[in-house]
Amino acid sequence: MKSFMIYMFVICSFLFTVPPLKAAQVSDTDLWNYQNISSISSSVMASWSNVRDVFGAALSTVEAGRAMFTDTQPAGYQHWIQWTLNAPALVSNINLVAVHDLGGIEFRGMSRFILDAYVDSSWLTVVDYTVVPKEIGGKLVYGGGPYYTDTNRLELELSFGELTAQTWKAYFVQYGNTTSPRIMELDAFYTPEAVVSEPASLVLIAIGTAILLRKKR
Ligand SMILES: [Ca+2]
Repeated sequence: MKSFMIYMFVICSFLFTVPPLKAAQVSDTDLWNYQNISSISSSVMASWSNVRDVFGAALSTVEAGRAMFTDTQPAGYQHWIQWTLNAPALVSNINLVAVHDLGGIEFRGMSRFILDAYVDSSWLTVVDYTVVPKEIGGKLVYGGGPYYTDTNRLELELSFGELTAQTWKAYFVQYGNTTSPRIMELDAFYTPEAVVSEPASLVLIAIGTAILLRKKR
């Protein structure tokens, strides 16, 4: 039991000393920036928004650089964007940054983010992320991230291994009943080190090893 406790201490130390899950600042040079996109379509956008602002452009007439969908849909509606790149690209991780109004997540917030890739003539879901709001100051909020720390910001960096695709589709599920999600940026990268040494994976491996050791005793 003593060696097991020492082992758990080492693992707990690791848990609290690893850097936060990878995150990145919004990029204008990533694989999905608008210069690399040949065609793009979406569900109805707000009249003042341009969907290309999700991919590094600044064409929206209100809040340039951010994009919003139509405000005519109820909570749970899946707004979507589909885009085709100039050429297939190898992707290992994506970075999504979104921002809701200061009043809380029900105003321009999302409850879920889904990312599909078109591979071998069918759609493959590579990300299905449910937002878990935090309660801060009496409001439900995204909670902020390492680079975008305001509590109304969502900063979501996810690695999903290596995948080559030319056409992608993202779904943004509306949280509240009155306003659509506001998207700041969706970036994609190929980062080999993220594929092989994701800190969360290492933590899971360490915990798994500990459980095995415990079972052997
Ligand atoms: Ca970008």
